[in-house]
Amino acid sequence: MTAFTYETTATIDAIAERMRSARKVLVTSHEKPDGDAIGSCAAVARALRALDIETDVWLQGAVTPNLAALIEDLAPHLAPPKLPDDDYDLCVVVDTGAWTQLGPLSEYLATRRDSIIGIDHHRRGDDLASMRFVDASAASCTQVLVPLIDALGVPLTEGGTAAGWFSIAEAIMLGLATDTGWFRFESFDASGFILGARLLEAGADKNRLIRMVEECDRPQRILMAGRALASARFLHSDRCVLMALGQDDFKAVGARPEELSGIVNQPMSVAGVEVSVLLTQSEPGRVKGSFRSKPPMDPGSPRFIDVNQVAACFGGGGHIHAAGARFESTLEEVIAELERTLGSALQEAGFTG
Ligand SMILES: [Mn+2]
Repeated sequence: MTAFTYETTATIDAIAERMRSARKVLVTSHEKPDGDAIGSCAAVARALRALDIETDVWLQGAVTPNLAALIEDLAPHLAPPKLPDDDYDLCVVVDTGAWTQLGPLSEYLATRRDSIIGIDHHRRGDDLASMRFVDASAASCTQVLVPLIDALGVPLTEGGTAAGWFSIAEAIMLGLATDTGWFRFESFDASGFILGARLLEAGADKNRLIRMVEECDRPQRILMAGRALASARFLHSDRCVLMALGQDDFKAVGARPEELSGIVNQPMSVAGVEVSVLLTQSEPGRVKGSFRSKPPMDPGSPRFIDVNQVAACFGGGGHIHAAGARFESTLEEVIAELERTLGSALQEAGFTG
């Protein structure tokens, strides 16, 4: 038996053709959808609806209110409490290909492999779709969707509300922006800049997007950021930062776990820091870890930490410079274990002394 490899199995044209012939389509993404998941769902749904193909968006897990507001007009279904009925003849799964990320919908999707299209930019995933297009070099899943939407013949200016807001171009930009730290990460290369220019020319309102996505936190978020930063421990010659938020912090501030995204990036502003980790424990016995690392100073140098590999040590994963994992132990145990794992990862990458 050969090991499964998570890679493309169908061309963009074949996927576009399959989509065109669909009667009623379900579009979904990973649990607790982020900007790329929401942007990808919105882009696919708007493109298919533009072709008069009945399309529903299904989201699962907590959706932050700012992202939910962007796609209010698409009237997404939430699973749970609802679960889809049987009348979808095509399911499109975007920005993930992993069963573990598909939450309550995994049971529904598990019996429908032949009618699932997967579109993704992650390195790892499962064999859940019969037609799959994976481009791990793409900065966002929305970037992977652009040639598909072009193949469908739908203009990027399509969609949006009566106010002319949140078109396909803006949905694509949402994913591209949020998955690249607003056009900063290594993954945002020349093709990203070219796409960004195309999106602006298609009328994407970047300033409005920033205000809607980045500037609408609740005060609780910045209070949690303060606690996270106060907890920061600099390890391994200050190359590694470990931050932890416990149940006490959640209780004291009244913050929700889903409003902490991005806090893990803040220690990256410190010179010499190669990897940053934020551990959060919002319920007993369950710790969530977010990992970030910097690309090497010199292109091609092996001196960087692959946090996808670090997270994989604990059954998690993601990207080279951004990943996550879950731990079923106490915060203290996770901290001790990570300290060792990160120490050996730094050593293996050639950071010594
Ligand atoms: Mn993504």
